[in-house]
Amino acid sequence: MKKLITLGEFIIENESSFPYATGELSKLLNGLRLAGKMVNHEVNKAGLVDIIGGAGEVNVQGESQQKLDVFANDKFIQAIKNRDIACGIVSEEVEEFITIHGSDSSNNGKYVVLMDPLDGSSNIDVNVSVGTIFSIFRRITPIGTPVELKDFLQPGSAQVAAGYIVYGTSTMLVYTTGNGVNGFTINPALGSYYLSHPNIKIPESGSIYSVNLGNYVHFPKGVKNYVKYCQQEEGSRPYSLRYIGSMVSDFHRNMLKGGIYMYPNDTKNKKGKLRLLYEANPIAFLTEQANGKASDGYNRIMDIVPSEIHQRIPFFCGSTKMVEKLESFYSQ
Ligand code: P6P
Repeated sequence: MKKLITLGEFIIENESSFPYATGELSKLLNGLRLAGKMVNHEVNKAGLVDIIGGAGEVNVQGESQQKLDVFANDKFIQAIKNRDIACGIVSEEVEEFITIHGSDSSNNGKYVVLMDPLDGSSNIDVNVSVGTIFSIFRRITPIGTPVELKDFLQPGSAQVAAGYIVYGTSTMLVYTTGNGVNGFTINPALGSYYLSHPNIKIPESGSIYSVNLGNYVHFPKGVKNYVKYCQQEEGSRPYSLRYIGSMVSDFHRNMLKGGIYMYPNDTKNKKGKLRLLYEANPIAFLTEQANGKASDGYNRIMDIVPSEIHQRIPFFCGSTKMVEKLESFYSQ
């Protein structure tokens, strides 16, 4: 019988391996853990109460906000603010970065948090999995001074932690602090997260590709040729096409089974759809920590220096050999 270890125990046991191990990153992770439980509770009952459906507002991306988007955004912001550990937040749901003032209105937080509070929220009212994605950096401006835009515009390689919560058939929190990737599943009877997927590694190759083929006609030539390669009959091909329309779920499956997730740029979205800071970067950190690869077709995602907080990026991630094969078609 495997020893059951909770997320809280795991964080404490591994605290010494965190960069700048002062317990603050642990507190931040515990805050995200708690907010995840609250959102999980609402997502699970969304079909029963009047909390699904548009909140009537539109977010900075021009997408209609689902009420759960608003709820999730509020809960995560509250959880992060309450711990006096972070000095600022970027959220997909908020146009400008959020400055957090400490109890004495100074800005002593050492970290900034960037997040997509509820990715894939258009799936909520059809009962498809959705997810929260988060990325954590140390600030680069002096502690005690107001947080600045440059604290958020660091390359993904500077992340100190990243993770997601997938609200699926079971709810899981998967995260890394740069020492591998571990997955924790909520036991609904107890409301605690238990270590269920220790030391996750992406198979070097796989036979699943995840992409919205509805955009095929708008794809760059290299992506069209890679899709045709996936569909050819040779060896382990044709591959299976699996696309949920919720990146956290598609990525989670591909990470466990092997596969590639693709959201290319196209003639409609010149920079692609996914956002670099709070979707591509955290997933790229997890991907590399699990021995996979994450690219914009040409460059390592985590080498890209951001220029604005909501910037979009073409995104390919998953099994190393599959991403390398995609890149070879891109460069033709
Ligand atoms: P499309 C959800 O809105 C999201 O950001 C990802 O989670 C998902 O993979 C993608 O967009 C779905 O976009 O254009 O295929 O519906």
